[in-house]
Amino acid sequence: HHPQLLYPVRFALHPAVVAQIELARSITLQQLIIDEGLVPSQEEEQRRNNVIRRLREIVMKWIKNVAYLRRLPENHIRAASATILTYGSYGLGVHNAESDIDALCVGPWFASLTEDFFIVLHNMLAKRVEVSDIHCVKDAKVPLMRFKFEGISIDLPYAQLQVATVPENVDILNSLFLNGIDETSWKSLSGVRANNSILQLVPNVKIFQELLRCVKLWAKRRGVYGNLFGFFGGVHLAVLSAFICQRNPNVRLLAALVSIFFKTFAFWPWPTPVILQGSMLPRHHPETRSLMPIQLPSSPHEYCHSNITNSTFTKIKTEFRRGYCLIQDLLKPQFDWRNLFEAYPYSKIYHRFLKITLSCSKKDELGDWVGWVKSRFPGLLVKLELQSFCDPNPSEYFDESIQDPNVVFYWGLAVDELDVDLVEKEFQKNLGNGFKGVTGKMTLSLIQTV
Ligand code: 3AT
Ligand code: MN
Ligand code: MN
Repeated sequence: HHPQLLYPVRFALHPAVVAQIELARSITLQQLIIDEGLVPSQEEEQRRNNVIRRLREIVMKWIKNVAYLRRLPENHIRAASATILTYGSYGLGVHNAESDIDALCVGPWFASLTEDFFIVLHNMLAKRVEVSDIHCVKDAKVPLMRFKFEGISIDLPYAQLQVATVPENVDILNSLFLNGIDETSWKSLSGVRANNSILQLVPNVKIFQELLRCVKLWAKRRGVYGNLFGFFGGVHLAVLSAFICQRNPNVRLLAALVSIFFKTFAFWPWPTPVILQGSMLPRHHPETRSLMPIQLPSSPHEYCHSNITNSTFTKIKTEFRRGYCLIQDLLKPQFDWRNLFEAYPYSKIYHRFLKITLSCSKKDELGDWVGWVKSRFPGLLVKLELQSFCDPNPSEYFDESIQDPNVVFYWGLAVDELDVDLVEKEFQKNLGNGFKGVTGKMTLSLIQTV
């Protein structure tokens, strides 16, 4: 860490002075993160702990029930257990009040995904007063149930282990538990595995969490967060942040780490992959066509799946460089972190937006319809790109002017040039008739702003 190279100043400052300013900047940054409401309060933590405890109780009841339905011998029923492991931002300890809880349900050999999880457990959950908006996402890479538990969004995938008893804090890095598990369960475990490895590989968990919180706020504000839209997902930013922490184990000041983060990635020679040290190394690097390959630390043959396109790649690089330019002024008296986190001014920068409106004749099917269209988004973006540079705004807008509760939800996609009719045809082709059960409507319109 060479401050002179990080913050070019006309007169060389004494390293102690630089460190002092970095310390002051770190304190204001930590305060900004708190002021933004990104650090959950004691009560919110309590609430989440409670939710997880109760989910554990529910899956425990469920597994006894399934064992009974399967007519297992009584001692097997007594020994039967299932548990909940958290991953995602909650598992990494970088969640805020708005984050969902990513909770993996881990069950024993006799509890199947298609029946026991998606039917029996689903019905048990649906009956509870705390649970609302429950739906199954069966055809995703990682199939899961999605619902709200006392208002907190929960993502609940399932992994089936070939054991009879699943300890509450089952160590899923232990091969004892992984014998003979199926492909889908293996994929479902990947989020927990990635989190566990990241937390093991960083030299200091607390500073890593602080850095990641800052990086996520930056990415959200600048419109480069959202895997479905071709930007970073939480796991990508976690690996990038962990990478910076690993390479700078002696840098303990948040401001310095943030600076190094931007400097490193403003000049990163993509497509050179970002790989954490100590991750299991493959003998050959797996082939990837990704423009920004970031390796999943727990699976040497896998990159974090990303949907980055040429357009979003360009945008991300621009934002890294913008961050780097801004932090160069860190030592100057007028430096203000708020510039780094300034919201991306879409309507100032672009004048043509593609508006996507989704509607459904039954209100309770709108969620499924939106989920389905969203899951097709990466494919749709690639098609759009053939026609025009496209900067998808990952925030969702609810159109206040539309009163119909069965309608709407839209994203503004900034586009240069576009033939809407052609795009509409492509979109319809992509959506196809593949979606069972729910038929919604999608309308595209081009908005021109002045
Ligand atoms: P939020 O705070 O919820 O926005 P998150 O990191 O928890 O951030 P998600 O809830 O969307 O993000 O995802 C939860 C986990 O699912 C993170 C990761 O372990 C897994 N996951 C999601 N997207 C990918 C991906 N593209 N590649 C690999 N793993 C992924
Ligand atoms: Mn999450
Ligand atoms: Mn999630």
